[in-house]
Formats: sequence, structure tokens, C-alpha cells
Amino acid sequence: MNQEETTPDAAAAQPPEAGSPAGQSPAGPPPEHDDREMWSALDAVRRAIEKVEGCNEAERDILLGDLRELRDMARKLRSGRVEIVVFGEISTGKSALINALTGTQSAQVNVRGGWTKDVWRLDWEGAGYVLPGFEQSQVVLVDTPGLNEVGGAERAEMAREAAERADLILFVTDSDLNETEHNALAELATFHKPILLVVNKTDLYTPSQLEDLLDVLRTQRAAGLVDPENIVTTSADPRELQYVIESADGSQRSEWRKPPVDVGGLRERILEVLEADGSSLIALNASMYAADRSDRIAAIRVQMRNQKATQVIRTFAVAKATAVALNPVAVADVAGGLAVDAAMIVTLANVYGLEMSVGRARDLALSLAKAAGWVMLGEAVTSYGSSLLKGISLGAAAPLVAAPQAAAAGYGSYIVGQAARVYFEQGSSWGDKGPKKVVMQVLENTNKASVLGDLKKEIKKKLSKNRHASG
Ligand SMILES: Nc1nc2c(ncn2[C@@H]2O[C@H](COP(=O)(O)OP(=O)(O)OP(=O)(O)O)[C@@H](O)[C@H]2O)c(=O)[nH]1
Ligand SMILES: [Mg+2]
Repeated sequence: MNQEETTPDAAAAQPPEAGSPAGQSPAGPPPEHDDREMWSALDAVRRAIEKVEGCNEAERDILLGDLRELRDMARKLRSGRVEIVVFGEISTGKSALINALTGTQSAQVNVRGGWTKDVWRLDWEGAGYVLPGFEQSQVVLVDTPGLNEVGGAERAEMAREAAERADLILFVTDSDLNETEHNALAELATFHKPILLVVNKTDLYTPSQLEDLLDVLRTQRAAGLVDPENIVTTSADPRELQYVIESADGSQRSEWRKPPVDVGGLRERILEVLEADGSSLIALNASMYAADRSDRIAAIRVQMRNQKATQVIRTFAVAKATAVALNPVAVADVAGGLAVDAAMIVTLANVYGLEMSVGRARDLALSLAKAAGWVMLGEAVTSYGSSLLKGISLGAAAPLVAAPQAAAAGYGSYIVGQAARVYFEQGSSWGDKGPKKVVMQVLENTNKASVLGDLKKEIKKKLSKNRHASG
């Protein structure tokens, strides 16, 4: 079935394309209650997509997987696709259950644990559920690798992610939930979506054993995690049994036969849950998913920009310090010092996806140096004031003798850079603090000795590489 296809009715009820301009101002009469939930969910997904699209190339590379998933979530919402994930420990019969529900042999079943290696989806054609307003909605069953597979941490993570996207979780077990299963179930319960606990392989239990098992699950092991009415029993792929058949003439023969598959109760409960909450479930799930992704996108972006900004500030601070050490007269006058800091600020603006002219960057550098004022007097004088004197008095010996002053000049740039970074992080604003307070805060949060030590080390390295300086 083509998930993009819609009937005219369904198309009228559906929210517009995510990420498209048309999606920003939905026209037409106000939507019904359920539709409104779907619209706002799609809007949340669309905004998360736009967030990724607004990132720079390096950030987008890292967020490619998130972008793909978000676009798929938008498609899911537009077509009204319902996803049911089948989750649980290895060999509990997850794949067999999918086959039994769909009446196919699509999922690979095997006695060897750890058989299913990937997350994959199967269209459940005969599910018998249609999402209101989405005549061609699909119900999809998602098979996942089993928990607790040897070396399967990555696969368990894949299964977890599939559960995070899904609208309904089938947690399959064949016992009273061991520690791994219990922990996984407890984690899934935090996703705030319905969980059906499927007790499979009931053919292996006597009726009284099964009753005891269900009682333990309801009252102890799954209590507080799964509603008692959501604990259902199945027999997805029952073992063959030896039947003794008596003929009319009194002779007997034995035959191995497979008892009937039993997933009727599960199917019924799935439909009840979907009928009761379908649209809300899907909308709520998509909204939570989008919120979660947005947080992740923002966190990754901040982290990447911070890393890059730190690199830029360090590179410029080292460049300034080295230049001062090599040639205090030319570089460390006010204009020379400012030029380096202005270039750093322009580069930092780019890191935060902003444009800034060199002139404006110079003004900012100067105002930051001023804001640092008396607090940084020692450094400021070295950076912007006394270089001429120093150059003249130190003469030919300047490069080596000037190392501490050069490090101090680099430190000045470091502080200016850190303050500028706060400015850009806040969207080119000093917020309610003003530049002076920001500089003070940066100074407070900076381990001066360590920055100076680092700069001195760099100067030494650079000077020893410079044949003029070392000669
Ligand atoms: N007796 C009995 N065996 C079953 C039942 N359902 C599945 N099995 C058997 O359990 C074994 C594992 O079944 P699968 O469906 O491959 O289990 P799975 O959970 O998908 O396993 P992995 O993909 O390895 O995690 C197979 O030998 C199935 O025949 C059942 O209802 N009763
Ligand atoms: Mg499997």
C-alpha cells in the first residue's frame, strides 16, 4: 500500500506537508478535536525538522539520522500510520507472534536465540483498524532483535529506539519476567504509551500453572507497569503434540499435530486500545517524539558550537601570543591587537551562524577590552598599551624575554573571545547582564594560571620551530 496515497476525505482531514510553507498557515474551517491534535503534532515535528535544516553543514551531518526519522514521523502522521512494536527477550516468540497476527510467514522464526538481527516493519494488512479520517491508514508491526543477546547492546538500542517511535508496545515474555525483562519493561513504562504484556508459549503450561503465572505478573512482577487488562496470553507457534487416534475398529495410532495458534485475545485487545485512543495516541506520541528530538538537536548544536568556539578562541589567543612574542612592536600595539581580536570575533560569529562586519567586530573587541577595564589592567596594558616601550627596551632579546607578556596578551584575547562567545550564544545580545558583567563572569570562571600555562607552552613550541627566533 502506498502510504502517501489518500482518499479525498482523508486528504481534507489531514494536516499539510511538514516543512512546507503551506504548513504554516492551515486554511479552511477549524479542524475537529482529533484533527487539531494531529495538526499540532505535525507542527511540532515540522518545527524540529526546520531546526535541523537551519543547522550548518557539520551539524546537519551529525543530525542526518534524526532528520530522516523526523521526516518519517511526518510521513507517518500524514498517512495516519500506526506502529506497533514487538519487544522482548530473545526467543520469546516475537517473530512468531508477528507471523501469527498477520497470518503470513514473513518474519523469520528460529529456535536459535538472537535470530532477528534488525528492526524491520511489516504491513499488517488485515489488522481491521482504520484511523478516523485516514481511510488508507496502515497498521505496521515492527519486529525487533531480542534483549539480552550476547554482544547485542547496539541491537538492544535499536529495539529501544523503535519502541520510542511506536504508538503501542507489545512486550513479549514466556515466563514471569526475569531481571532484564523487568528493567526493560520499567524503562518502556516511562515512554508513556500503552504496553500490552504478551505471555506467549502458553501451550507449554498447564491451566493451573498459567493461572499462577498470570497472578504473579498481575500482582507482583508487572504491577504498576502494565494494567492488568493489558496482560494477554498467546500461543503463537505451539509445539506439536502427539495425539492418539482411535479408529472405529478399535485400533489405535498416534500422530503428531500442531495445536491451533492462539492470538485472538491479543488481537482483540490491540483493537480495543486503538479504537479507544487511536488518534490521540498517535498525535501525543509524535509530539513527545518531536520534543525529545528537538532537545537532542539543541543539545548537539550547543555542544558542537561550543567545541568549535573553544577551538577558535584558543587558536587566536595562541596566534596573538606568538605574534607578540615574535614581534612585539608590530603586533602588540593597540591597532595590531585589536585586528587579531576582531578577526577572532568575526570567526566566532560564523561559528554561531551569524554574519558580522570587521568594523563591528572591532567595536565589539574594543568595548570588551574596555569592559574588562581595571580588572584586567595588567593584561590590557601589555596587550594594547606598553608594547612600544617593551619593544624598544628589549630590543633583539625581545622574543624570549617577552614570553610572559606575550602569554598575557593571548590571555586578553582569550577573555575577549569567551565574552564574545556568550554574546553570540545569547543570539547577539548581552541579555540582562551587559558586557561588563559578562566579562567579570568570564574572568571568574577562567582558570587564569592554566590558560597562561597553556599559552606559554604554545609560545615555546612555536618559537622553537621558528629558525629566526631560535637562532
Ligand atoms: N511452544 C511454543 N514455542 C513457540 C511459541 N512461539 C514461538 N515459539 C518458538 O520459540 C522459538 C523462538 O521463536 P522466535 O519467533 O524466533 O522468537 P524471537 O523472540 O523472534 O527470537 P529472536 O528473534 O531470536 O529474539 C522458535 O523455536 C519458535 O517455534 C509458542 O507459542 N509456543
Ligand atoms: Mg525474532
